Amino acid sequence: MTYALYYYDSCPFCQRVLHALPGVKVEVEKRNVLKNPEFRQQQVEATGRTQVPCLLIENDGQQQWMFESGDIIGFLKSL
Ligand SMILES: N[C@@H](CCC(=O)N[C@@H](CS)C(=O)NCC(=O)O)C(=O)O
Repeated sequence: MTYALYYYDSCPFCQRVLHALPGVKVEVEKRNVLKNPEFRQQQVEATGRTQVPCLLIENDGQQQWMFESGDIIGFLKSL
């Protein structure tokens, strides 16, 4: 299982998730969608949405995309 957070720095909801990351047990790759437009394109192609924060969960080639900072934090803390 791999985890990637799509975010940008000036988004307060992204900051909530970023601040929670040191307390979770899994590695989460940070993907800044403003610094790297390719990340934004991946997210839009897969979800049709530009909203961040967005967590990509990949398992054996299967992708799951999760929105909402509260849901993302709760999910990561449950792992
Ligand atoms: N309820 C959401 C709010 C997320 C949100 O409003 N994100 C803004 C940036 S701060 C955004 O992505 N706006 C652009 C869009 O929705 O496409 C959460 O808690 O994650």
